[in-house]
Amino acid sequence: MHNFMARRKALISGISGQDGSYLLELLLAKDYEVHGIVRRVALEDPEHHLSRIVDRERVQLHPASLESYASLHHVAERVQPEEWYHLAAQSFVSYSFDDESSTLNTNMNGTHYILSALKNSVPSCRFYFAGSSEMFGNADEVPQTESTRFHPRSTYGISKVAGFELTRNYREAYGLHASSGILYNHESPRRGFVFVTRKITSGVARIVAGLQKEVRLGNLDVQRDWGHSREYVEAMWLMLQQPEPDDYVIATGETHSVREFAAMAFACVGLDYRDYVKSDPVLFRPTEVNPLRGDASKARERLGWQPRTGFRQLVREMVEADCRALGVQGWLRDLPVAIPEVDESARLRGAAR
Ligand code: G4F
Repeated sequence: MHNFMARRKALISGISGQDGSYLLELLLAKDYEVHGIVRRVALEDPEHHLSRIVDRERVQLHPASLESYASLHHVAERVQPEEWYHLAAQSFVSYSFDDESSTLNTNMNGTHYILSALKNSVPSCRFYFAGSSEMFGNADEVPQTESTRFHPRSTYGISKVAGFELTRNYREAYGLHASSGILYNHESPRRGFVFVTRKITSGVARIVAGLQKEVRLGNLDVQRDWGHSREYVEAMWLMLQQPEPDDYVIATGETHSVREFAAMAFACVGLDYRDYVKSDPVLFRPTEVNPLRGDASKARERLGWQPRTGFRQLVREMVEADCRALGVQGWLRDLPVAIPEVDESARLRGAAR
């Protein structure tokens, strides 16, 4: 007996990143035929660029660039996807202060080119845009919802507002099933090393392995709403299964400071963060955002989505993975029962502030 049920076809731009790799696993588990867009250089050096993709033989990769409409249009024509998850971006906020032009070009034009290619060749394809809590920036309310006014504080945030508005406009003007997730920070052992959480957890592992003496960070008092990437990609999928496209805040509703993250990460190996963490003003951003805390009620009510991993488990999972990678898991303690008390005004011992 032949199975004539065609597999659903999804395409992920940004498949080699943290979220792309978890989304790939989710879609494969749901028996999708998955395609991914990567830069040509990634295909030439897969060990380096595609290390997060565990099931490389189960995904079809296509070279294309967010800077080239022609390359994206070509992939859309060829693959004819039913769902397109657009996760690719220059996603490091700090870097957007150093190179505004490339952040704007990649993030705004890339999103525009994909929407335009879909409108021209696969208008029935459902589209997901990776919006960000950075769009709220200097938000005038806490927690933020889908109707909170945007006030981005970086070129990255501005580029995401533009992508969000483009997505909404293609939905309203051309009837595309185009949705945006407004995702708050989401982390995992696959997080890139430049982001503060992974910088801390990899630093903890390297310190216990004797490879590093301290972790030099910027502003320790900024607060973020941190969830787990593996759960946030489930929300992306759910958005595209809805009869109508829409925008959703995806968050835990809980904020913690960078200082608390560091305190918790060092506690996982029985150390006091104040002995190892240095706050260096050189690493402060020219503009910071107000405390970001999302209200994901709409996602809970309409998508049935809610986060499962708490802050302590998230930190512990990341520290554990980094310690295992360096063979120093003997240092790991049981999950600390509480986040270590941090005195926000405490001067760090020996730290240059
Ligand atoms: O880990 P971060 O670099 O993430 P950020 O800027 O919040 O952005 C991440 O989350 C967004 C969702 O809200 C995404 F849209 C975006 O693509 C990215 O995934 O920094 C978090 C906070 C910042 O306030 C930063 O100033 O940590 C502070 N921080 C303090 N010291 C540091 C450091 N950040 C980094 N990267 N490195 C530091 O040494």
